[in-house]
Amino acid sequence: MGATIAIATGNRHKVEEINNVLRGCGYQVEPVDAPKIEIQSDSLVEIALFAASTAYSLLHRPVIVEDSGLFIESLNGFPGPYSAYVYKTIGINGVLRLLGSRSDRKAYFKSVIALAYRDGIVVFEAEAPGEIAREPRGTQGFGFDPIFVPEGSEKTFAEMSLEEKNTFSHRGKAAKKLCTWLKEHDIK
Ligand code: ITT
Repeated sequence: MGATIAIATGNRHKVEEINNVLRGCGYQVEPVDAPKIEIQSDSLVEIALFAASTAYSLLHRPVIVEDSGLFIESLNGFPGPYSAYVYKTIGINGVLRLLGSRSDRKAYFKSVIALAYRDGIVVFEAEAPGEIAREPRGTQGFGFDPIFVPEGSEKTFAEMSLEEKNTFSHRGKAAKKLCTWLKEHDIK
């Protein structure tokens, strides 16, 4: 087992997905009892930076937070930074209803990972382009996975194993960037 970095999150799926990538560079993340304090903002980067810096000032050890969202192009990027709230309120079926029979179903997921450590905060961003399916398919993953089909696949994220999802996903790609950075830096 390699070095462990704290992660402030209430979402165990994020932990599993990030760990699946970090294993490859000798690290793992471990959920800690620090709150992910979320400001309201249209920018995932601002949300992640604030949450990482407050978590670091409570923990005094390297800590990451991940903030993500689903951006639907024909809805001008909705629900974006409000994805967790929209998932909890109108859910997958509510989003499908908003899209109706529209043929433009382009969307992307975005992930921002912020790592706060002694020398400051670094941010890793990645997107996964794709489309919103016409009906939910699959049982794996979480959130909007049953209705998101990434570019280059016919399957929804919820029809993929965690490993396969990571090869296409915003979070998998952001975690790979973090992995590359960790290989080149000594964090305290
Ligand atoms: P923490 O804030 O505690 O980390 P969370 O689930 O609330 O967990 P976010 O605030 O970053 O996380 O909200 C992101 C939401 O966007 C999430 O709840 C899902 O609804 C959606 N989402 C993000 N990435 C996703 C993915 O890989 N698959 C499906 N839905 C995703």
